[in-house]
Amino acid sequence: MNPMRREPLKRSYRLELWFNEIHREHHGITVRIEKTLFSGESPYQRVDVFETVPFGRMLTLDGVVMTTELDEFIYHEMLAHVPLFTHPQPQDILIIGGGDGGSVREARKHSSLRHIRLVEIDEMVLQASREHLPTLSRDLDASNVEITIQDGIEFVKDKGASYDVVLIDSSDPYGPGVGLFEAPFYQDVFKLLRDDGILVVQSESAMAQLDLVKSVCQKLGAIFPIVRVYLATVPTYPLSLWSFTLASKRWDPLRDFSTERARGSGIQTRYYNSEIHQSAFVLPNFVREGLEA
Ligand code: SPD
Repeated sequence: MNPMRREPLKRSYRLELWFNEIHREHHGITVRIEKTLFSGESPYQRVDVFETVPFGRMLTLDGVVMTTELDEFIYHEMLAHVPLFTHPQPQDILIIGGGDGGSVREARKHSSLRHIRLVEIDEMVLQASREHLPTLSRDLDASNVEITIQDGIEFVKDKGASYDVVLIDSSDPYGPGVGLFEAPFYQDVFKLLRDDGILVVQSESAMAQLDLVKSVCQKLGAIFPIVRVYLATVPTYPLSLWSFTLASKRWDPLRDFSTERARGSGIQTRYYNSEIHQSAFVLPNFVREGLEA
């Protein structure tokens, strides 16, 4: 045998699909995709549902993580239960966005609610979630839930005061979500809230976009007498430290919060509890200073 002749190299190839969301050009989140369960192009955005090992099923819109089975409960419980346990007797709630159903599922745990209206701009998000995210979407077709397919910005225009709580469960302030972070929209929401109504908006990453959190607070502060930011860690969102901004006509989420009511409600949650409710409003110095600056 010619000693100069090399044996052909035996290699085994494994083709892998990886999802990579880049945040602000320099950092991001990466996860290996086991399977693509849904892919579609709606009039508004690209909608995907992926199966992953570490995050479970994951919904992305235009390549941005919206929700994952791993940590969705943190986000949806904090969005829904903080206002619903601040208002003493919420009966009618409006959820704008939230087509995956996670916020509806949490709201339905409150027996005082007689009507839940979900306004989602993109029917494809509902379809993908109904088919592939049953743990989130399971209550979308409940009898006290009414779904309207419409742009939330249009829906809130020229309506009488008819809601106790409004949740803005939106995507980021790009594309179809941009107007949901603007003052004219907040003005319209103020008008459709009753005299003691409460609004909560998901207000993005306190670590990556503190300027944006501040601008949301300022816009709401010019309209509502009570505005407070609270935080939760959502590992699959940019830099994890997620903010919510609560704007209220009368009830203060700390002063008017009843620990006894929350503890005695019998509502089952994995993240939210009465201590978390109160501590979530305690802001780290850099957030406090960034919002005051
Ligand atoms: N960067 C992604 C932020 C998404 C926040 N809203 C998600 C909606 C889930 N119901």
